[in-house]
Amino acid sequence: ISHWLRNVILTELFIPITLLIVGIYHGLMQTVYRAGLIHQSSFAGLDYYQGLTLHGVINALVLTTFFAVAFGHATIAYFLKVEPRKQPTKISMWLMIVGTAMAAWAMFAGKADVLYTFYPPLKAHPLFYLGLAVMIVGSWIPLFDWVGLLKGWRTSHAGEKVPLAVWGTVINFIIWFTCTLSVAYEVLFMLLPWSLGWKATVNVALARTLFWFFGHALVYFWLLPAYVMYYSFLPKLAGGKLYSDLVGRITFAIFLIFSIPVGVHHQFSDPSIEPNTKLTQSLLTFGVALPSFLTAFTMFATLEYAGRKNGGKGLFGWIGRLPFFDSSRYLFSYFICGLILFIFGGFTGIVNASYELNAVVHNTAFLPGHFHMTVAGPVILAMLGMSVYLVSQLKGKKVFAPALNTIVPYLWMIGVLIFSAGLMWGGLKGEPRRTNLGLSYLNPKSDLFHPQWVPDTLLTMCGGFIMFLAGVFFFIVFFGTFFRKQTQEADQLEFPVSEALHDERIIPLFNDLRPWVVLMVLIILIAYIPAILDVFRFAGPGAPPHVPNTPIPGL
Ligand code: HAS
Ligand code: HEM
Repeated sequence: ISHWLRNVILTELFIPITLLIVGIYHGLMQTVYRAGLIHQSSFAGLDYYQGLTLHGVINALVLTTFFAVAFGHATIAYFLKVEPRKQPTKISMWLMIVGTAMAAWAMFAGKADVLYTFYPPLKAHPLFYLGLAVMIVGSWIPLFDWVGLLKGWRTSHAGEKVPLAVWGTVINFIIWFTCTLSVAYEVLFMLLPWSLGWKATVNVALARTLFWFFGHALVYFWLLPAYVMYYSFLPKLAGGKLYSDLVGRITFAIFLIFSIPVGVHHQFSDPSIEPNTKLTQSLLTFGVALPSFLTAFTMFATLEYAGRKNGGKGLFGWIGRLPFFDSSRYLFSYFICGLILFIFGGFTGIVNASYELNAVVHNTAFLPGHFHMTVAGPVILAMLGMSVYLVSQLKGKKVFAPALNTIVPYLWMIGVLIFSAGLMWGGLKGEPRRTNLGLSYLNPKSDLFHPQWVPDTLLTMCGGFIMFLAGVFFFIVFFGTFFRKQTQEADQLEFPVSEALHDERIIPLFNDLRPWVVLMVLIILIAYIPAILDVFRFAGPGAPPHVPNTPIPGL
């Protein structure tokens, strides 16, 4: 690929992975505070909530967005054999970098301790909001280029199926563009003027609803690049073929229609939305779990086919024939560990989505237990593995410490399983999330001391330490590869593309995105018009004043 495009991709990987060092450090520190080893509100000059904001924003917003754009460029360029336009691609990259720098300044300066959900009445410095908006606008630009390229490709390849990876990538960015419209509105027209002092207050319930219109689709924006890799590369890496190409297309199409109209499942406890709306979106949430069930069955079938082709016999013998520890196929290790974690991440998601059960787990430590087995599971592992892969190919360098690279995902997976088990155990005993437990509940000197939370917070900390160690090993591999001597030809891009075992004939509905986009808009309107009407009807008095040093708004 062109040298300039390779530089864009490498920059979009290098910056967020460097920031991830800060993100992961804060992850470890949170487990240490929560286990009651630190009884202070800050450590090394950084406050708990400042650290938690840096952790959520860097890991979950910045890294994921940069990666999705970088990997999107690589996927489009590779599969369509055409490249995006230079100028818009560079503008997009610079907007993302400048936006991130603005938000990072506000967070490091302690002027944006608002967590990655930035709910009012928590208030941040205007540059935090502006920075996030600029980063998001930067990430929109590639979609328009890619859609143009896809149109051109379809004309010159009439009668051919759109490559599955391109189908998934474009769908992902349509979801992203649509869902970010609401958060762009929230940030630019509500929070920014409020933070600048131009508006006295904001409609808190509306702000939260606009956030979650974006917020749950966001998690699928994180997940879909991993799914593109599972469907397109995993079968070949395993030594077999994708069980069914059509199932892959159906999977991505269902994500397109159901990813957005489910955001209210984050607001089951929100008094400003009526139960009917909540129930509708609870049911739609089961719809969005469907493509992951399809993926689970397809991946099992795919892996079984590969294992048997590799010589595996018997009911389970094929499992042992998969290339778990083959350092030349390290991507397989990153993918399989992510899939194993997602079995637990998915099931806990179903628990959360079940309207009544949600009351048991909402705002408890069960939640970070759930989402570290999703976003810090399949998502981050696919992103980390692919980042090493892209750097090694585009810079023409061999992977540094290949054996270490192959064990990183296993160590991470073990860490996450222990960490999340601790959090879920605690959560089911009522332990809250987003709380510096070391100050009160896990401080024996406090009247609020909860000794029953000691074992689970210690377990969480052990898991967190293993994850941190895996993170350190990953940085050694990534930066070691990035900065070592070049030994192969650079600017190369080759993916391990899989064939399909059942390569069904072209079905026009699964080769054209337009009907799906129309359906998406319709379902969103049906699900969200009542929710928006509710939040205006039950708006409440607006945000109370934000006083950073007290946990109770308005005091
Ligand atoms: Fe979630 C809250 C429901 C998926 C992330 N979720 C969160 C939050 C985050 C998050 C970050 O309904 C917290 C937000 C906050 O800060 O408040 N989630 C779901 C449901 C799913 C789901 C139903 N979540 C995700 C994914 C995420 C993510 C994916 C990130 C990438 N989630 C909720 C709900 C809440 C929530 C409620 C709000 C709770 C509250 O009260 O606040 C589904 O999409 C899950 C479907 C998944 C499956 C699993 C399929 C399994 C597969 C693996 C197969 C394995 C193989 C391996 C083949 C059905 C595909 C074989 C191995 C061999 C060795 C052979
Ligand atoms: C929150 C630990 C890596 C995403 C948390 C919390 C802990 C934690 C303990 C909960 C804090 C609280 O609720 O008070 C860790 C450790 C990690 C790690 C030890 C690895 C060493 C990651 C990664 C991601 C991630 C890789 C995403 C890619 C999040 C998010 C939150 C969170 C989105 C929620 C923040 C909030 O509530 O505002 N993490 N984490 N974490 N983590 Fe991690």
